[in-house]
Amino acid sequence: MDVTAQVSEARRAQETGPTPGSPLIEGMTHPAPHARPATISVVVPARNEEATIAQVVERSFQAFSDLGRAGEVLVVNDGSSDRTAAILAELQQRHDRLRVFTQRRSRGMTAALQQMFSASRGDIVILIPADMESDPLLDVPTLVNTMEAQDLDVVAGWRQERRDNKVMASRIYNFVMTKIGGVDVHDGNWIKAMRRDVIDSFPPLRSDWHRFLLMIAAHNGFRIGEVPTFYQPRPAGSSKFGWERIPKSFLDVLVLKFLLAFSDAPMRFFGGLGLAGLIVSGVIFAYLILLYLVAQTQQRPIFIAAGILAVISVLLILVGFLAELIVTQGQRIVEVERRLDERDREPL
Ligand SMILES: Nc1nc2c(ncn2[C@@H]2O[C@H](COP(=O)(O)OP(=O)(O)O)[C@@H](O)[C@H]2O)c(=O)[nH]1
Ligand SMILES: [Mg+2]
Repeated sequence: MDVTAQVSEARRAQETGPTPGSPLIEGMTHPAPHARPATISVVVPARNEEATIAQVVERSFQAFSDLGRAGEVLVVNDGSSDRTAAILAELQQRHDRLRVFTQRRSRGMTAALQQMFSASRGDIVILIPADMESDPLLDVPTLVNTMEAQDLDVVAGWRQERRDNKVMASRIYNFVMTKIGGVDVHDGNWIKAMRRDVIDSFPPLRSDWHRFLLMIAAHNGFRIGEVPTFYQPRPAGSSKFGWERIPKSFLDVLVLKFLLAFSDAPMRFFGGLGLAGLIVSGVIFAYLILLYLVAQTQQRPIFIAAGILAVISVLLILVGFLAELIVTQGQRIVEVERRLDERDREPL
């Protein structure tokens, strides 16, 4: 059975409900994953990439047909001032599964990815740059095959013979990623393939968090692997990132680490600090009482300090309660959004 026949078969099963003996569970919006080959969404952030964007799109579709999979390509054209928009419009006439989102003003990589992640419909979502440093014709099959052969949730590409001028910056980045993020891959800031579950588990992405997708996935317990991929220097156009990304990334990594560790259970952080403060002030009070009983003296400055510490500690614990409430609400909103997305998402 070819792919389109399989997909329409799956659709029919969805519309008419499970046939007797079929494994479809009530309430499940997709047919069981093994019922058909996984579909693919390639997501491409693009800003001023007129020289290469057409090739990236064409070669992605070519990769889908080589693999015999249904697939779509999503592009965020982020405030490009060159011919990128015109080229994409022209490509859309030939490919009805090319979906273009145009931002008049550049809103950055993370916003672009967030938008494409929620709009994408494939079972596997693959991140590819628009500058042909990665060749989708080779890399899409490599990532998909590795993911399926090794049963991974995330596969990161590993640039071989990399020759751009950012090797040093990347080294620092990967070091931080491995040490703080607990992600054991060589090239964390390159192309990657992620299963739909991984995408759905991401918190709303802010700032420059596109750099830390692997770290978030690792935190959420997904299996991450890597595969070497060819690298070719950007054939045209110019890089949009420079050295300024290093200090920015470093701050982001700290914020993210904090959020990942405590946003699920803020009480552990605030309550923990509060409890520690209470214990310290309790010990001081005990000492003061002892002093009063034994030596009949008082220590006013220490008394005041311990009192303030006790008040602050109680406030910290209260903040912990409030944070728990906020997080609970936030999680409910995320859950509702996820369900809405899932309901509205048509299978590819
Ligand atoms: N949507 C969007 N894409 C961007 C932005 N900046 C860069 N890109 C794209 O992200 C990809 C990688 O950017 P590039 O400048 O090649 O970074 P480098 O390879 O790290 O030097 C390319 O496809 C760019 O077109 C942006 O602000 N918004
Ligand atoms: Mg590049």
